[in-house]
Amino acid sequence: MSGGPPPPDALIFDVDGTLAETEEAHRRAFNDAFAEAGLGWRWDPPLYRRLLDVTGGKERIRHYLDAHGDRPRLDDETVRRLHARKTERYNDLLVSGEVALRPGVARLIGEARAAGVPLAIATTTSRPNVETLLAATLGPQALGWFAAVAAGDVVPAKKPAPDVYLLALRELGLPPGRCVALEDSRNGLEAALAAGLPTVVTVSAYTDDQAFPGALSVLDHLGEPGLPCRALAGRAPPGPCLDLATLAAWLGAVADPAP
Ligand code: XBP
Ligand code: MG
Repeated sequence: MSGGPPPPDALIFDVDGTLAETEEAHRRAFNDAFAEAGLGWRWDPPLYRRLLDVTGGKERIRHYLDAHGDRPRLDDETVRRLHARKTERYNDLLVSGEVALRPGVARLIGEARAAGVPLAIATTTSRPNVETLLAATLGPQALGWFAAVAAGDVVPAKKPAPDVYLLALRELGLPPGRCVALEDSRNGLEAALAAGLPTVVTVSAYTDDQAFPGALSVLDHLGEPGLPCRALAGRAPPGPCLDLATLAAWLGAVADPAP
């Protein structure tokens, strides 16, 4: 990327819905854990779409129980154990190869690595889920490519609070203004923007009915040379892919808007 505007200081990736379409596997894992515990309920896709407004699996279970007064009261330890079993089932699904990276994710990660642009993760999901997804899709060494991995319960407030992005920025030792967050959900976009991060959204299967005000760009995916991305709102990449050169140009324009 010689000569043009400098690349981003770092790319900070959300996980669920951004790296991969993982929420169907999460939903199946929740339902498997509920069935094993004999709880008698299951989350179908329309209900799960609504429940995804609450980030964090344990918080989502508690929200569901509170919203359905006819459900048994489960104490925190029971919810924790139920969620731990769900995480085990989810990791089984990841290891079985059920989940692939979304278009352009491996390409953009490779571009960043080749250009020396630091990578980070900022996610609401539990840490084991991140490690297993990266290993299952990019290989056992992939976790080491990320200079910071901020995941799950390491912060007191989950998305849309900015905490997990602020933690990733602290671990990177970078200010937000020339980093880029990549997200799939309104909650994630709000968290990233609240942390001061320019943000690109790639809409996912469970967020295709959401609005993304404030995003640099809203795309159907990150694009591959043979699978061009499409801008749904905001800036459109000049080529078939969202690449480092495009992000560099957008950051330059945001930092130094034309007179
Ligand atoms: C998405 C979430 C997570 C997952 C489930 O995280 O909100 O709660 O739905 O994972 P993100 P857990 O988009 O920030 O990656 O059950 O481990 O929370
Ligand atoms: Mg997400």
